[in-house]
Amino acid sequence: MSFSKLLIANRGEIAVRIIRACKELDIRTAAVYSEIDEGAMHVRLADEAYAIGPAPATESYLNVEKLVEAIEKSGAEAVHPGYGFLSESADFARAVEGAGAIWVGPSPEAMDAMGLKVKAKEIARKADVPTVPGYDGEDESEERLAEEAERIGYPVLVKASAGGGGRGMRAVARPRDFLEALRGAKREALSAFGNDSVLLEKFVENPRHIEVQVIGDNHGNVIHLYERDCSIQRRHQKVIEEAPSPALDPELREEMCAAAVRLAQESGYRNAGTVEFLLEDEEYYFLEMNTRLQVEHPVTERVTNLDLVQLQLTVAAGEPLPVSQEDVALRGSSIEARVYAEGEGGLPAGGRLLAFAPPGGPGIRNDVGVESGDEVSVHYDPMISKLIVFAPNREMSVRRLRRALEDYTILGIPTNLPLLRRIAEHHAFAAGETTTNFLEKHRLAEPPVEIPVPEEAILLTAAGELISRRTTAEPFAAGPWRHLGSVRLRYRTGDAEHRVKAERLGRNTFRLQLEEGDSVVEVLAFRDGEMHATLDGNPIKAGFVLDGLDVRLSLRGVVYELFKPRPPDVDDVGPGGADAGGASLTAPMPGTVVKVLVSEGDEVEEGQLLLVLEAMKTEQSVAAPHAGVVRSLPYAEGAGVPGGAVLAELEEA
Ligand code: MV4
Repeated sequence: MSFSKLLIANRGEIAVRIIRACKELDIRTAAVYSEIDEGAMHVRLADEAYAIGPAPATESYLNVEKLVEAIEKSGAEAVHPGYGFLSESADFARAVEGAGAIWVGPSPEAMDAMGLKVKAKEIARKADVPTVPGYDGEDESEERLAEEAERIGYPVLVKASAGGGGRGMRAVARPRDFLEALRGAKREALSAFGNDSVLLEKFVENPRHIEVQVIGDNHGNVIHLYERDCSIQRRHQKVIEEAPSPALDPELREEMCAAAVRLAQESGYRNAGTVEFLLEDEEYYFLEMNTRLQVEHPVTERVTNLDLVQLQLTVAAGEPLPVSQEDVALRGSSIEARVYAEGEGGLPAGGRLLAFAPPGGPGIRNDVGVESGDEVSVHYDPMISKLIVFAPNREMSVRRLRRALEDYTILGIPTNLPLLRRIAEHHAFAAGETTTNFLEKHRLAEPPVEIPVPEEAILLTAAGELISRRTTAEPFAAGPWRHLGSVRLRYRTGDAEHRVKAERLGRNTFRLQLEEGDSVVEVLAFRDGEMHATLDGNPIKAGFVLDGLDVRLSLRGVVYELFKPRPPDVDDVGPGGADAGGASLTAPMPGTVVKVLVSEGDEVEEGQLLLVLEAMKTEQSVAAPHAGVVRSLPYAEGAGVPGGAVLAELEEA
């Protein structure tokens, strides 16, 4: 490689993904970070890191001046912009080249040309690539546009020439609505892009969104890496993408991919890019070209067995493409699900990740930019990770996606995992009926009215709580439970109240009695916010964290919050006054021990303060739940502790 240090002008999972590619190529990495990202994963993984300003992106990740400073300070010889932020800014590309570094992307001229819809369509027509019938002439008088709309035939779509992501776009069903829609689109375009130029297109009512990945080098070679189907989206935000598209037969595939290559060649394109098409029945139309690496590139990597970031770096270094078109084989099926930190309504959510445990196993890839304990900020894109599954065929890929989504634990922040599961489980998805109106058509965008809490969730909550609020590492070897007894636990979820009577049968085994009957739960292990147990002998896994007195549990991808009445409502019949709801000697979440007030061997009284834990930016006192002798204190002052760690062991006096 002709460069040895790369600056990554981005954050989150894509910065992490690029850093990892560089490590494999012996390229040093320079990260950049805003004030709130100082401890973020991409900063932790990079060889060096440069502060570029306050949290708001406009003052940091979008600040060209600060980024150029970081390029100069680091001595980076190349810059990868990732996606989003400045990835499609020709001005930033010029600034990078002005600073003497290589821009890992297309030429600024190609970016400029493709950023203008009219120009891009012109290039497409020259390359003999079908475009949607429409009008993009210079005469934008209302009379002329109305005439052209009649000629095109209704329904028509008014699009802002400078637009993207659906802004400045209006569909018009009939002539008498035309002028109002036109004026509305122009107003929106002016405020969003500072330019009110529009064009008209025939409105393709229920298309699929198919995009072809291309990549070119500086030696005139352009190849395609087949297509992705990205039709499932909510409000212009993609949710699920896959490769190959279930809608293409081999002939149509070859035709569309060849069209994409012609378009790239016509524009003198180099590096990675994506040619977007609308597909309806067997008709396809060029929509626009994205001059960057895309979020959904991993599905292409899986079905072609190529590393797109490595290819980008190779061609950016001036080397020829190491693969020819004939070398690129399409194999298997890959599906990506984007995980967003958002509530059911789709509103971005921030906060502390109490547990983050993506699924594993064969054919699973997780592109992730966070881990347990990280703070997710509402300042940036709400996408926190991507789950990519891969299997020999689409049917197995869908099954794998379903399984993997069930095994995904995220607690502390609401996510779209329930939406992803609804999509994956739907028969129309399994049938490959993916069109841009998929979510509305199947009413999947709205959450179900209210999910009742399943009995299993209550049982696992009770068992998890009984174990993790115990006072010693070997929970039931000592303490009040050595005399068999029973405790009653009570939880609230919404308006419902759940009562559990618990009886200890063995070390980590309980008979739990609900109104509906009783079950035996054995807790096998706790790790990374996940609880492994058997329920009446059947293995089951759940995400589990104690959040103060409350419990958050995720089961098969759905998160339940169970609240405990305060003060803890526990009536114990055993001697010693067990207090299953009282102070915990395990860390409810990752944190730091800020104070230790006792020493090993000390005799302590019930309620005596033992240590202070700082977690989620608040201090939590940890007190003795009963009188006894401090047997061990595994963590000293200042030590970081993982969630669930035993902070002290207390032997009954
Ligand atoms: C269209 C269209 C139907 N007909 N153009 C949406 C964002 C912008 N990039 C182009 N978009 C569309 N253009 C014509 N002539 C439908 C869409 C569209 C869409 C396209 C791709 C993926 C999702 C979409 C969701 C709604 C509308």
